[in-house]
Amino acid sequence: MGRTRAAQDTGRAGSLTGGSGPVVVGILNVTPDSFSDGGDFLDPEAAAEHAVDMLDEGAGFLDLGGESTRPGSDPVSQKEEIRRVIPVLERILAVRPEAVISVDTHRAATATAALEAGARLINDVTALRGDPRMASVLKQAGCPVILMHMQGEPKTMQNEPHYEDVVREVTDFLARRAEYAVAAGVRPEKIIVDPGIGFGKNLEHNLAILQNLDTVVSLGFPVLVGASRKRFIGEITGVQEAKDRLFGTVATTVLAYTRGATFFRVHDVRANLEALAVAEAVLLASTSRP
Ligand code: HH2
Repeated sequence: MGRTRAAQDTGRAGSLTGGSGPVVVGILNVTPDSFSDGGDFLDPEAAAEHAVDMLDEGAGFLDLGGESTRPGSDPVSQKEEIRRVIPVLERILAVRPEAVISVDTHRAATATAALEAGARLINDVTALRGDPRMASVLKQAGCPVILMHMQGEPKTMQNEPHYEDVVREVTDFLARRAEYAVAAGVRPEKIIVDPGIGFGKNLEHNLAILQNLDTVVSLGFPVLVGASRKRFIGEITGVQEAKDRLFGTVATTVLAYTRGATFFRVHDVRANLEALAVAEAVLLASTSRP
């Protein structure tokens, strides 16, 4: 692989976009079947336009995916994943050459093609279990990686997920996957971890993770939370339509921030960013009390 833009990122994954505060990650699914925006951005032009809108709204980076991982979804072929993702990536970078783009894939070939086309990091929902060649691609590129927890696989993961202690098991899993990545040559400062909200988890499991997110944070890696529009928000609020779950999503973002998360993977950039700005202002305010 030639020298990629990813290799030029020498800082910690946590400061990927320059600052030290919370970072909103804009979701861009170029899939026909994603659970909330499936089919909306299949046309590369529409996808690139939406990408630019999210960057203008203040997204720190974008997460571009060509395969839905919603519960019950079927995998796509590697060829199809590359066919969906690369033209959109190229189109975004033609308009916004400085854009930081992550590609949501567990396939080494897709990651390689994406990094060569200018992606800066890889979001692997299998935490490097999906493709034995992924770790060496990351090592060579020297890029940040998101390692996510999932119990089972998308097709069947919501059929009775089971844990004795979900917070401990998720945290231990992430620690082991980070160890694996480091042993394979990924630098520790390039690792972001993610408890995988909704990936083989019922409502009770998701709530336990969000309530105890500080346990995941205590691993010492920056933490990404992806709760945007997910089913458990609908279960709490009764909102059936995924696109209408913004208010509940914002609550998860603010709570996760107060418990130490750094990255927030969301569909609605502006709302989440404004909520974070207010939360940050309150938390960092210097108040003198008598
Ligand atoms: N959630 C989804 C996909 N990728 N990656 C990380 N790191 N964390 C997440 O929580 C996460 C993820 C599922 O959401 P979405 O992309 O909106 O839907 P779909 O998988 O149906 O495309």
